[in-house]
Amino acid sequence: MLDDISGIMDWQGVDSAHHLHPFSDHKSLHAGKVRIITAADGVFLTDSDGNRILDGMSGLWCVNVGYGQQSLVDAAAAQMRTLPFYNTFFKTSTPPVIELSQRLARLTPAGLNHVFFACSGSEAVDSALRMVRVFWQTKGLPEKRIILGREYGYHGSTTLGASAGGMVDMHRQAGRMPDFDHVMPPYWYGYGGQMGSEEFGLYAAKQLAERIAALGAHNIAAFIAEPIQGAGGVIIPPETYWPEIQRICRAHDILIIADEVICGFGRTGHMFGSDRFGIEPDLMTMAKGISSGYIPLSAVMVGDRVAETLINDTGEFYHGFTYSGHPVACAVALANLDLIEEQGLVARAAEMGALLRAKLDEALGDHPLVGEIRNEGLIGAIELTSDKRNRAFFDKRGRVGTICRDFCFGNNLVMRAVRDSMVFAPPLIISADEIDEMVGKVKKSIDQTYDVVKHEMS
Ligand code: PXG
Repeated sequence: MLDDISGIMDWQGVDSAHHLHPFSDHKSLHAGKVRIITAADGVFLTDSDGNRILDGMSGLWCVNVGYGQQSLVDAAAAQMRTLPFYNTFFKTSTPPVIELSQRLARLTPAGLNHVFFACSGSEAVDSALRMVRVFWQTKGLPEKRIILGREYGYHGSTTLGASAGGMVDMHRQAGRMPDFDHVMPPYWYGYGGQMGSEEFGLYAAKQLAERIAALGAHNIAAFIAEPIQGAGGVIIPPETYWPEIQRICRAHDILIIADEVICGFGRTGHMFGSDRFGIEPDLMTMAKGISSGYIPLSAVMVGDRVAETLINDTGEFYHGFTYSGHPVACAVALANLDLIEEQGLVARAAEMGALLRAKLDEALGDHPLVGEIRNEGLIGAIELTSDKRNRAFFDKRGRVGTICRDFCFGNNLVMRAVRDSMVFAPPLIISADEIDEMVGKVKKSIDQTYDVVKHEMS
């Protein structure tokens, strides 16, 4: 197991022998070598070969404050010394969870004043979905059960979350629970055809109205959606979309769950994606940036209407996790929020997002392989196209994206490929120089990809 000469473990060999990775084809994973990340600082990762890698994905869309923030480490250590754990089940609470609850109620849009804690985005989504069903049951409308989501939506990997999400591969493999349904995403680049984006935004919203009419509003509990779809390929809705979606949901008394797991805590240049799009959600799920990934934590913000019913009329809500409101996680989240505020990282995300966009436009706007560059703050995507004029996709979606993703890796840049979209979400602390470095690496990787695929392009 241990390498005799260096005394260093054969990380790759042992990983492949014992570790089952999330969302991975293990046979192909084992055919290559996993990259072992050993340390990180700022926006850079270090791997076991000593490479310095620019992390264009903030870990997994989560390390908003960047790596190596001592104040988060200190907050965890101090809380671990004082009180490493106590539960919040049996008429008990702890100072960090109380403080964080108040802080989140103040930070989130008006009307969201109660918070339920969990450890992952999936658990937050699961909790929100159970809450909305219990809400309607309590109201005497138990038939209002259906959850509407969207194609390419991602709401986690528990059975309820995967059912709410619109990832067909997940449904195919593990099934989809009853009482879930999906509508089209506001993906203008892919589905807009000859429509302008504003017109398409209304068209996509209309698909929701039509689905509601088909299923019956009296059967529908909630519509769950990310303000900007992240894992589905950074789908940024046209300006017309969210106001119309809200109008439709309100008209049919369907609750809105804004899944802010990726958009929350500054990513879009606003504190929440809901702030950016004027969404007034009934519930809001959050994770990732709440603790910048330094420790697992998630939360559901519950709006007054739902909270009042749950508190006053439901009786016991039979739901909760051992680590709901974990004191160490809450202490880290408080330090994380301090840092976001002190360093003005929300405004910085807007500013650096604009800079990154300008540099990408300059470097890649005319590139034959680039169909669209889109972003909102520090979340964005570059669509790779086989025919720039017609926004055409390559055959066998995902193949060219994977080629480009591998070139990025080779150039010491982490970017994700979603189908043939290269998505990015660097830490909010990224500097102008680091943006230059990132754009240089993206350009190089896209040029290398172009060399491989140009013979297939029209
Ligand atoms: N909602 C949204 C909007 C998410 O993006 C979850 C819920 C689930 O969170 P947890 O913490 O349970 O993973 C997510 C997670 C990717 C990728 O490759 C995205 C996520 C997770 C893993 C991979 O884009 N998002």
